[in-house]
Amino acid sequence: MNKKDTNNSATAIGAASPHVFTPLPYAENALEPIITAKTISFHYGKHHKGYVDNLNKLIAGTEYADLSLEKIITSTAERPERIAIFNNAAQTWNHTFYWNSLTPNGGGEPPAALMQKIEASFGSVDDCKKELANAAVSQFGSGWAWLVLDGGVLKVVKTANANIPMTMGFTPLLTIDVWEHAYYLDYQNRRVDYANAVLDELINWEFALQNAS
Ligand code: MN3
Repeated sequence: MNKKDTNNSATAIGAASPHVFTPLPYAENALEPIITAKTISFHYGKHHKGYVDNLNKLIAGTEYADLSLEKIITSTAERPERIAIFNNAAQTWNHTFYWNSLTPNGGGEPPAALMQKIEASFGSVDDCKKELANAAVSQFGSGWAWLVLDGGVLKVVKTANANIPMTMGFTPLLTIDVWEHAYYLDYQNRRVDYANAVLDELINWEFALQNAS
């Protein structure tokens, strides 16, 4: 971390700009053996940080400089001339959301209130997990698999690159990053094994329930 970065993060808490490189909600090795500390150190420390740094550089001195992250995302979506700002803003948001979608003691049974919604929308937790794994595996190239709320109904959607359900009118409940940088060091080309391991061992149903409430 260089001197400029240190200054940025020291003054950034709570401010719209510069945007904050949010702390990981657990230690880098907390998701082992499903996701190794080596993967997290690159994914969080290099990729996620890169999006935040790029965003702050891109918006400095522009009309976006004082906007919240969400406002930047919604006001640059579908605007080809703003694609770089959109991509870095959305990836900043997506990564913070992804870290919170995982937890060291995740997987297992969702809390009762979420279980009810899952059974109403998918039939069973296993069917919901199958749809999420299928979305993760079938996303061609880089992207994200999401559990979202659409009106009162839960759905699984996938998005390409930086795209984000909030611009599609959905409320995101949890996500799985399926960019190769999320799993390649640990799983190489076996995206399906990564997706299933995350769903079985790490997925944070409590976080999904908070977002659904
Ligand atoms: Mn990523």
